[in-house]
Amino acid sequence: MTEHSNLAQIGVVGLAVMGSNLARNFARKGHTVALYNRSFSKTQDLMDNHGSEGNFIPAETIEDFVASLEKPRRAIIMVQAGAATDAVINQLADAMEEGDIIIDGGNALYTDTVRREKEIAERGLNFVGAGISGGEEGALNGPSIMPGGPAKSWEALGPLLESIAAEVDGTACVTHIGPDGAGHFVKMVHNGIEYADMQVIGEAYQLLRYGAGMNPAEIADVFRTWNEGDLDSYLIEITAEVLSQVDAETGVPLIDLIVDSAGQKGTGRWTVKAALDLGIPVTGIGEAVFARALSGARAQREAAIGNLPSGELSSLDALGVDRETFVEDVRRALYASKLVAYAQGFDEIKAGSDEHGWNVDPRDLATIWRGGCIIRAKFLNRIREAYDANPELATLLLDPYFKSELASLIDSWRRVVIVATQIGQPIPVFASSLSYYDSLRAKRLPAALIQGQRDFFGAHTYGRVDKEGAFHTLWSGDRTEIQV
Ligand code: NBP
Repeated sequence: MTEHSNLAQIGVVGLAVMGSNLARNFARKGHTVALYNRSFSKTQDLMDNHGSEGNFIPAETIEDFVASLEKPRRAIIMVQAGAATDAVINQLADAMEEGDIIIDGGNALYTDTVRREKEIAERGLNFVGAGISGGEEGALNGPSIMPGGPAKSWEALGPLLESIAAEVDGTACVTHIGPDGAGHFVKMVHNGIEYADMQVIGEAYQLLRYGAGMNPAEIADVFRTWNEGDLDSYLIEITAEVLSQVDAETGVPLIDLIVDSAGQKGTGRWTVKAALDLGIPVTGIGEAVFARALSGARAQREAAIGNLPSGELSSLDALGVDRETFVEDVRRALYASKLVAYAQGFDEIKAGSDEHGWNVDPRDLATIWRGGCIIRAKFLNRIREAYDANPELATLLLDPYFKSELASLIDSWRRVVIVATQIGQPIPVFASSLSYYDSLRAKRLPAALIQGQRDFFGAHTYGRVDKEGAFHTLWSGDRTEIQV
């Protein structure tokens, strides 16, 4: 092993786009950064192109890399999630010593993180699964970071991460989320919320484009205006940019040339799977994941386009809906549906935290998501205030501020769902979020009937509103009721 007099405070393993940008961010903040990548060419590229941005110690072997780190050694892994991450963790663990810290900054599944932390702890090392949001731009200029792992690792890691994280109102967008998989769980739900947020923006676009008949440039202007109000956020801002883009080759708005099948890497799906296991209805995120899947079902769509009866469709004109009023109604429907998706995401985080004993504080998330990450938005200040006022809120929707917002959104929201249905435009998240909302506030749900059916065919029993206990009706007998 090579001995270095000038040791690095932090090391980065995996120098593809995320890792190299993160390494540059650390170096620009004055830290000496050790570098290692499986194929040395990426390390060399980083040194050639950005070596002058700070102090780097490039290594060709993992052993040299580890030797170049000051103790306790801190190494962030930014490689492909899954088997590659396990391989690198093992290589590092073999070369490291007790008390050193391995940080996985990739998009790991939180259950993998829980497993890895246990395995690494058994070897006397510390393992921190840290969700990092903000894409490549965030990694370079300030991401939002969600580290889990042991609290004692945070002491050694916190100041370093704070130095590279995004900052909002003087507060770094990073904090210790909780033990073992808490950081990656929270990052997963963050991504799920991102899916829903993108989908509600997409639904608004769909209605303005194919309902109100506006062109992409006009809609871009609408989004720019919206970005000055309650919806002020990174995703609304970039939506206006995307819609303004004109293809240089054809002169056509780029949006019309992009294939309308959305990709996904899995974090949205993981969020829904985890929610199903926890029994938490994340309908907004679920519909957003399904909407992407449906968009990708090319063969089915091609078979169905123009081939399924639409029924009698109307138009805004025929319905007497004024375009300006409709645009404002759509803004409000978007806002209300987004609020539901966030409320559901926070419910899932609470349920995950309770299940695993993580003690995640929702106020921390609302704080660190205000900058650096893809869902950064002014709106998160309101969420922070809601949980500040009442950390035990049954649902975000019941916070007095959001309740008063919903009072001014609800009529528009209902109108949009009705009009969209009449004009035949799909709005899976707008509509399902409204049903979720109406379900929450309904005095009686048809679950009573479902319990009756379950008791009928499977003797599953039911509770009664007027008595304690479990009951069964002798459906195939004399239909008297027995208490069980
Ligand atoms: P990729 O996910 O494309 O991974 C490429 C890196 O993994 C390269 O450095 C590659 O080394 C290394 N690698 C692989 Br592949 N297999 C390896 C193995 N068996 N042993 C050692 N190294 C191996 O990189 P990325 O897009 O920079 O993302 C890094 C992580 O950050 C991922 O977990 C990703 O999910 C997460 N993330 C990405 C974004 C984003 O916007 N891209 C945002 C947030 C989080 P090589 O050069 O030798 O092939």
